[in-house]
Amino acid sequence: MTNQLEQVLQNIQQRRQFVLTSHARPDGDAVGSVLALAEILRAMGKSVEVVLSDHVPVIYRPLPFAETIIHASHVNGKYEAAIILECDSVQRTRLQGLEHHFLINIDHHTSFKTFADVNWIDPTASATAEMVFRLATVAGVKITPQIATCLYAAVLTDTGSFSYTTTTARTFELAKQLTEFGADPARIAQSVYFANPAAKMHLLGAALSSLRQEGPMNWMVVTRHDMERCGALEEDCEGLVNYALSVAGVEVAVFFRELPDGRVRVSVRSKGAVNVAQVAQMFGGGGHECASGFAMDGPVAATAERVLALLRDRLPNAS
Ligand SMILES: [Mn+2]
Repeated sequence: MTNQLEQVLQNIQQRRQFVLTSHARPDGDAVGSVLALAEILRAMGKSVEVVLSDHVPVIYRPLPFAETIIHASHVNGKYEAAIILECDSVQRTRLQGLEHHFLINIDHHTSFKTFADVNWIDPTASATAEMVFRLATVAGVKITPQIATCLYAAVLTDTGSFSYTTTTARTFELAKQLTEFGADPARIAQSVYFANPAAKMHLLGAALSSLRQEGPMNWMVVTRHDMERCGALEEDCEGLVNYALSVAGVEVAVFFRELPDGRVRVSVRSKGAVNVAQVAQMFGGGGHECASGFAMDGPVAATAERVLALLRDRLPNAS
């Protein structure tokens, strides 16, 4: 692990111009980690641009430097290296033009795909942000309150508010240090959890009224019609699956969403009994043991049947 970090650091030190990116439909870890790493590299005297293929979700726009993120579908080759965070493939970035660059991969997912020229993968990290923090420490870069804020928001959201199995004493040690470096836990929680667009709450209503349970398995469906009726954006679907998982006795929850092109976006969450990263990989997706996602061809009823059948087999007390 240490060797991989040193190799990443060495390759950063040898270069000056970087492009940083993360996955499409960025979450808190994606946005927080790229923003923090960009500042860390700038403190090391590097020139950095952050490019994401999708817009930054509204709840993450108050993060420091979020306004510097470039929204584009391709990168132009004036960089000496591209650093890809939180991705298990170049394709996950949905950015064109990265493949011509020297690629550095920093990720904490369990799929262990060493797709880049230099790969640092640590599945024991609670968030990619934890790895970014370690990089800054080893590089001797001072953590400013702004960097601490970005990293804290990433860890807070990627651990499900310190509730997933990846949460360890190390996670709290990190949160403690970030707080000491100037992150404000209450203010960050306010902007992430208490600043929802009204449309998201209406969409939650639609999702909850579709809730179905079968033993330890719960699922919800959101149709294109639901999205239109609620005036909801794609990012408003983020986290809705957790309401299905929050029911007593439920071990695994699935959220199905009809996409504009007729495909179906599937989010799967587990309380630990089922490794949902493995399930996602079978359908060409990825994620963590307790949180994963992928897209499949519709229609939604057929998609649901395939996914639910697979999960049914994997649940320990399948009824
Ligand atoms: Mn993450």
